[in-house]
Amino acid sequence: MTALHHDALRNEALRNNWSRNEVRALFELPFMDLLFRAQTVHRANFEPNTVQVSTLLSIKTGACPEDCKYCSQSGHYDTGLDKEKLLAIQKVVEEAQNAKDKGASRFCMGAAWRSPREKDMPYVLEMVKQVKELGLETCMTLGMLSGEQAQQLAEAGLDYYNHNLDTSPEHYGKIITTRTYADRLDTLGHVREAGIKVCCGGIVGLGEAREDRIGLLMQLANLPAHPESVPINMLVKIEGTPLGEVDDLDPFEFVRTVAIARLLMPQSYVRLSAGRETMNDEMQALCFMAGANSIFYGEKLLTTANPEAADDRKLFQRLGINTQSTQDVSDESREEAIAQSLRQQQMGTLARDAMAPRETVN
Ligand code: SAM
Ligand code: DTB
Ligand code: SF4
Repeated sequence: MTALHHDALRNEALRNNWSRNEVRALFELPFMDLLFRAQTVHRANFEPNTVQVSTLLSIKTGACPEDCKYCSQSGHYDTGLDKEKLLAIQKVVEEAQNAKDKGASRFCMGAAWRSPREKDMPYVLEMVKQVKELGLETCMTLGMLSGEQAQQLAEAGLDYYNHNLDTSPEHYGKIITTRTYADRLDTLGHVREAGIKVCCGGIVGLGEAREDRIGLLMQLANLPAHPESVPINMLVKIEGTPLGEVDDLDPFEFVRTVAIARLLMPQSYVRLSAGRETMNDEMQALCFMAGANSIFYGEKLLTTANPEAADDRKLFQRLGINTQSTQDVSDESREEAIAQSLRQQQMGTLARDAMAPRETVN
């Protein structure tokens, strides 16, 4: 593909007016056609063999007042989880340093809160500052935020805030009753307004219909601005929760969801998130082919297992995948790669001109 074609695809307008029929039509494409399209759009927007890696840490675990039917940490279900109070700042910084030493570029701190209490804020703000000083990008997911809390986090230097829509508005009431879809959209608005990058995605495999996966992706892609990061989680079934024994989702339907997230939000990082522990290497490779370019890296998600870091490194090596150091560097290098191929094209024209017989040059 020439640099100009590349640029044309890359600059194809970012849309936030996707219709249900359009998104449904993408789901109905033959699998290979969908993957080819997603990979083409992916290549026009990103380094094709580069994956961003984030490491998660649960900074406050369990006893959550919310009733999310998938979650090990909800106080509404008996999941046998060991609860833990807010971790000491020093402990969080040590874990962040470990994550950095293992190659993570972003450290994501999650708390099982409905929303942070005022007395928690000084601690989380300090965590952001100290983790950032290690040279890591910072991300937090603490539940609902007020405008003021988002502003405080922004001032502390928080790079990303994760707050998922989880599922379609239509299915939402079957999964969570203690906070509304509108509450979530309000928090996302506060985060955006404060200038923090948005990490927002959802879960599939909750027993939802395809129409709900369509509805979730439409909501994400039709936000006023696309989230910079879009985690697509496959449900990790937790014993003791109402969704502990739900039927498995067809793995190809999961790959389709990733591919369509890539097509609808071409410049967002699409993260192959929870659920990798039950995916084989081939399935993960298909997700990368579909345009996933970020993962959670490290043995643990928040409370459940994730693949061993060494296994992920081996997989990346087998697939020729590089990890990205920080997103800012990559944004620059993406710009540079495009500028370079334009320069090369220009040089090619000059070289052809230079080699042409004299009379045709004049
Ligand atoms: N308590 C905060 C909140 O919900 O806003 C932050 C942490 S919460 C665990 C972050 C997200 O992780 C959820 O919104 C959900 O999308 C995902 N998640 C939680 N439990 C999961 C599970 N068992 N399987 C897959 N994804 C899960
Ligand atoms: C997201 O979308 N997935 C992560 C992160 N954001 C916070 C959490 C996954 C949690 C999986 C279940 C667990 O380990 O408790
Ligand atoms: Fe609490 Fe978040 Fe789990 Fe919901 S997903 S129960 S809000 S920790």
